[in-house]
Order: sequence, then C-alpha cells, then structure tokens
Amino acid sequence: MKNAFLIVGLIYISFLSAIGQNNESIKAKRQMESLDRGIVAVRKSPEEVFISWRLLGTDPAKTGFNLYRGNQKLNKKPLTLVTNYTDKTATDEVYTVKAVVKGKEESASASCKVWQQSFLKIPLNRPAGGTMEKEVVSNRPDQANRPAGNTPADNRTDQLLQDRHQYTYAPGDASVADLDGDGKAEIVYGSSAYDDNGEPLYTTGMGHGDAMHLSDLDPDIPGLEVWAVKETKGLGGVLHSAADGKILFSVPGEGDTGRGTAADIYPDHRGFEMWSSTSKGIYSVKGVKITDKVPSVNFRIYWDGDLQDELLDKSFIDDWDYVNHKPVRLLDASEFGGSSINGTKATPVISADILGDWREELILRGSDNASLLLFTTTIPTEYRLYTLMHDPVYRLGVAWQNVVYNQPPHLGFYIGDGLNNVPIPNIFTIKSPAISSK
Ligand SMILES: [Ca+2]
Ligand SMILES: [Ca+2]
Ligand SMILES: [Ca+2]
Ligand SMILES: [Ca+2]
Repeated sequence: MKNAFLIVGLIYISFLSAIGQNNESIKAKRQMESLDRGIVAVRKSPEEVFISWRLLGTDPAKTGFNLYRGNQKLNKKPLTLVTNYTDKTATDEVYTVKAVVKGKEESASASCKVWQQSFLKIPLNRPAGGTMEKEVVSNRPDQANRPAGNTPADNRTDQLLQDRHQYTYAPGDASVADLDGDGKAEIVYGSSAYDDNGEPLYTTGMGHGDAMHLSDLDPDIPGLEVWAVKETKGLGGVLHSAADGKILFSVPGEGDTGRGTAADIYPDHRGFEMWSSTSKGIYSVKGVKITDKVPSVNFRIYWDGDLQDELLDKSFIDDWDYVNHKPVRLLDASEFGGSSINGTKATPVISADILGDWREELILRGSDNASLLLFTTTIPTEYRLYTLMHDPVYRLGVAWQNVVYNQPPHLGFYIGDGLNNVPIPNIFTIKSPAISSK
C-alpha cells in the first residue's frame, strides 16, 4: 500500500519536473497550496482563550494582523511580531483575523469558534461491521518478505501491477528534497539517491535501515544532510551529505539498529543532535558525544514555542532538559484518549503544521478506534514563521511521512540560530477557482 503511494509520488514528481523543463522562468519556483489563515482558538483556562493563525510563505514581509473577537478588534496596532494571542476573556465568541498590508486591512479570514479543550475530536464514519484486508491494515510488509538491498523504484512497477500481493520491496527509510537547488526534487532512500529524472546520484554502500532524517542538520556545511540508521555493519547511525553521499561521521552500534532520530535539542550545540536505539548516547552534528543518555527515539515536533525541537513518542510530547539531559513532559495525550499507531513503532497518525501558527499539530488515533484526536499547542511563542507547509522540503515530508516507516517531517532550513535569516520560499500558489453552483 505504501509503495503504491511512493510510485504515485514518483509519477507526480516527474510530472512537476516536466513542467519545469518547459519553462525556464519558473525553473526553481515551486507551486504550493493556496492556504487560508487556519485560525484556531482554544480555551486555555476559564479566563483565557489562546488564538493562533497562519502567516503564509507568500505574505509580504511586513504583513501585520488585526484580531477580532466578534466585532471587537483586540489589538491597538496591527500585530507584526507574532501570529498568536492570548485573549483574557471568560466568554466564548467567534474569532477572525484580517491581514494588514501597507496599512490597508484585507478581508476577514473564516471565523472560528472556541474549542473547549486543547484537541478536536474528529469522529470516524466506520462502516458497520466493516473489516479491511490485512495488507491494508498492516503498516508494513512482513520482515520475512523483505528482499536484501535497494532496488530502483522503476523496476518494481511491473511486478506491482501484475500482483500487488507478491510485491515485496519495502524500503524502511526515504526522504525527498531538492538537493541541487534546481527546483526539482530528488529522492533519497536506503543508501542511495536519485536525481529528478530517475538517474542514480550515488550510493554510500551502507545498506538501508528503518529511519532517516533529512534537513539542514549541519548549518555550517552547505546543503542538506541525512542521518540514517542501518540494519547491518554494526552501525548506530551515519551522517552523510544529502547531495553527494559524502560520509561525515558514523557511530558504532550493534546488529540491526531499528530506530534513529535527528532533532535540534541542545541550543548550546549548533545544528542538530542525533541518536539511535544502539548509539548509547546523543551526538552533536560534528560527531561529538554529548551525553550517554538517550531520549525517546521516534518523532520530533515544534510545540513549546522555542526554536528547538520537542520530542514526540507514543502519545507523549516531551521537552528535552538540555542541562540535565532528561525529558520534561509537556503533554500526555493518553489522558484525553489519544493512542499511537503502528504497534511498537508507536507513531502518530500524522504530525504536521496544519492549523494555527507554525507549531505542529499532532493527530492521534482515539483509543476507542472511532475517532481521531487533533491536538494543537496553547503555549505562546515570541517567534513568527510562515506556515511550515510553505517550505517545500517540509511539505514533501508531510507527503512521505506515511510512505515508509513513519518518520517526522523536517524543514529544509535551520532555525536554531533564530529566524532572521529564514529563506523566503521560492513558491507560488494558485487560488482554486470558486466552485460554480451551476
Ligand atoms: Ca533538484
Ligand atoms: Ca548543511
Ligand atoms: Ca543543537
Ligand atoms: Ca500549527
């Protein structure tokens, strides 16, 4: 099932590439979704409502916002520094936001009602007595069905079409990003990478594994880097350059290293940190061991408002206390009936910036299996960043998050130094034509 998504993705990327080749002027510009303000309001306490909304990647840099509770404007001057607001009110009214560009107030966003809790329960309309094919329910093919090595995706299509029940190739790790800056995406999976035209770029020869993280992990080295764990060779993890496969460092491990994470959790170590289920500690992006402690080895998420990552595992979001090297629980979603999926992988249904400001939302399975629970943060942040969904690397990450063993999306740039040098995304959006009633 997941491989079918991968194939569709490959076709889609090829399609985008073909468009790019026909028009040099839009060569590096990517089309992204036309999004609204995504305004969300959550009752945080009997006296407070927390509201946040989207800045778009296409908004002019000095865009401000006016926030309204009902018809009442809550701010004196347009809000230009943040896209969140804590409203001291005990009553529940609807909120809207209006962008202010060059002193002119634009039309109102869609309005939102106040959620009474920090999550939205989304009932699932399950067919009565319905069951699903085992292969569809199962997240992954059986381990025994997995062949060795990595096979280019194209070779597998015929087999897939002939009999998808016998289709066995199953990479555990993949990522997609523009590695050479030409506006077209490359695919990294296993130890290898493929150009937008399907031509192989390199292989590190280290086999594949079950987790891969691609971002600007080391801001002092040009381009993007990949942290990946491996099933063989006794490796606890390998950092390599995403564009050319150059090995930057590896750490010893043992056997099949099944889990690995890269996230920026130490503000006093520039760049990301990385660890795995066999790394016996956390390493800086320069390969220096910071501590023997090992945090949860699963997802990362932006939640508490600083510019480092928080850790997401099972139904928990933890901050990492980088002084004492230990987790500090921020959210236990199981208290609200939230459960992870994918067995021991214990992943969310999805994590992505889909509402409100740039912090990420967490969607879990309701433990009753009859609902999804969407959690959004109510912690203010002093930082303003456009929606992560307008960063192409992140947007692709959300698309592949469920393609292989679920891994969290990452940005295509490093924010740990602050947001002053965040790139303006080279994107354009096309508003969907209004749906005709005729
Ligand atoms: Ca490219
Ligand atoms: Ca880099
Ligand atoms: Ca760091
Ligand atoms: Ca968000």
